[in-house]
Amino acid sequence: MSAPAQAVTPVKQRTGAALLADCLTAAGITVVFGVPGDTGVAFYDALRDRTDTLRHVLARDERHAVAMADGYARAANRIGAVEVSSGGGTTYAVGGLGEAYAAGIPVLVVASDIHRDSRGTGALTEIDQPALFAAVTKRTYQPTTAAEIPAAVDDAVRVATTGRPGPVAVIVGEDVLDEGTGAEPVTDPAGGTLPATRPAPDPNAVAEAARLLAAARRPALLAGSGVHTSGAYRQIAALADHGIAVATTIHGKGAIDERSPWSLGVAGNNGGNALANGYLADADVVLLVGTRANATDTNGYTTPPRDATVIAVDIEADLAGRTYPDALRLVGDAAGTLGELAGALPVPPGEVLTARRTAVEERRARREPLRYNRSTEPGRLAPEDVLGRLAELVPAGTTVVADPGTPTPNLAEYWPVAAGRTALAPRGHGPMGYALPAAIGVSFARPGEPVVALTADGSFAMCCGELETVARFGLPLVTVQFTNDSLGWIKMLQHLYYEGRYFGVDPGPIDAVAVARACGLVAVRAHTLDELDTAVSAALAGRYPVYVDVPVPHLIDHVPPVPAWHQALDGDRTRPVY
Ligand SMILES: Cc1ncc(C[n+]2csc(CCOP(=O)(O)OP(=O)(O)O)c2C)c(N)n1
Ligand SMILES: [Mg+2]
Repeated sequence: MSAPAQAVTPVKQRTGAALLADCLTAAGITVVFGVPGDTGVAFYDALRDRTDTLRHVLARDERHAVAMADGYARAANRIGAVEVSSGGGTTYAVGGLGEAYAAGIPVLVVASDIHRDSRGTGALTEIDQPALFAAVTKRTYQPTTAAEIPAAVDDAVRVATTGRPGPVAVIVGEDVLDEGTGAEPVTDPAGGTLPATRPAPDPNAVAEAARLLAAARRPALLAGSGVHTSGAYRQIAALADHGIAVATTIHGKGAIDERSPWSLGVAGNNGGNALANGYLADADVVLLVGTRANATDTNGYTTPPRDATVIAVDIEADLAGRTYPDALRLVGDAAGTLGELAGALPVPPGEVLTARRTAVEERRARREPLRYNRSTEPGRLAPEDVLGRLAELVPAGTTVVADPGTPTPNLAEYWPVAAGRTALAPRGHGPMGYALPAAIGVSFARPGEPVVALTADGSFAMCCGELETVARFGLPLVTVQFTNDSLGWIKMLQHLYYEGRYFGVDPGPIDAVAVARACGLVAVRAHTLDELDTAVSAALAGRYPVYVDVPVPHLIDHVPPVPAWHQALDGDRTRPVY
């Protein structure tokens, strides 16, 4: 006689792929950028059923899918998500992740991988993904069963958003995506927001920093992107009210309202201005906040000089003061640390404040227009004039994303911003072709708002496939391309430091207007500011994307605000070390 059949309560099963998608939702992720591949088909099947909660944005290249997630993260101040598949997808994604890693941007990469039975067989798309991602992520995860997916995603999101943010990768094999499981996601809707934690600094270090600042004659502050991550705008403004003039790096642009009398603008050697650089060079006590303070940010450690008294605030102990070894280190969240510092610092007497303020104003008044700007060729517009006109056209507070080359120093110098993260430039690695896809990401973070992308002819060639993405989603992007018919930045270096021995910097032309039109966009070439105005105004009014190609003078003829280049033209031909 056989035993009576027992009633079995069926366990609710879902596939690893469905669980993975639900884990993203449980982590508060609502958009995932990506490109499909063979190993990720199960994940796409799960996404297809979840479009109400998890929006998929199909990119045309994994590098750009990552740049979209990166731009989204910078604009939303929360983790951006991207999915790619094994082989070409993962290797292309690395190109986007380098920037996010170097710039400290939280990006969650979901990478599908080959079936475990195929490992080591030379299977199509096989690559050692943890090794591949090692240099461009804070950590990688490889759940070996579907039940391990929730903990992996939960931990990955926490690691990406804790301390200095950065990318993380969750690698899931096809077999794990297909496996049934009763495991549940870990729900943490606030999990992906920045900063995940706000560590407090050592009170003794705060007291010592307050003592140094109180004794300073000419104190200054250099703010980096950590201020944006922390949202420390109020605390920066409070320190400025104590008579501390505030400069920013390009990543930190918007740490202070640039119309403030205490704002010095952007410092450094890529769009850095003479006021900010000069003030930092002469300051006796300098507070570095959430910045790498690398050689580009500090003009080779001269702004501030290494012998100034430096106080370095960073959320990571090993980053605080890394490039200023004698710095007093304050390890903690920027908002909390600066708040405590402002509380511990007496406001200087009125006459001291006035004198310091006057000193900033006088230096500002003495600011001269850049030399070596002799744009005369008709039909070519000066980039600063283009930005000036654009600022009149787009609503105040519009986010602008700049590519390397002509766009970056011009954005730094000629696009004044209020407090907030509205001027984005990829200064981690400075990858060409970043601006357009990142602006797409910004557009998903700030839906309905116009977004400006500033690109250049070389960058255009690296990202133009994404023009179709812009058209497909009808995003209100104003893209302006500065065309000088060369890889101008590098040509300029050859001009200044290699006696004009140009090599490999003059590719043939591409008609960007024709390409943009072929991708479904309204596109024009503007030889005058009025032509630019007409095209942009119509697009803004009609809320449709527009592509404007603007011929500009060569960097050699119209030298952008790059301090070392002006020094070189003044006779100092030593190439700075970065
Ligand atoms: C992916 C990538 N490759 C190479 C470089 C090095 N690089 C920096 S600027 C530049 C030239 C960019 O040309 P273009 O986009 O036309 O801008 P321009 O300098 O002419 O304004 C190059 C090649 C880079 N930043 N990114
Ligand atoms: Mg160019």
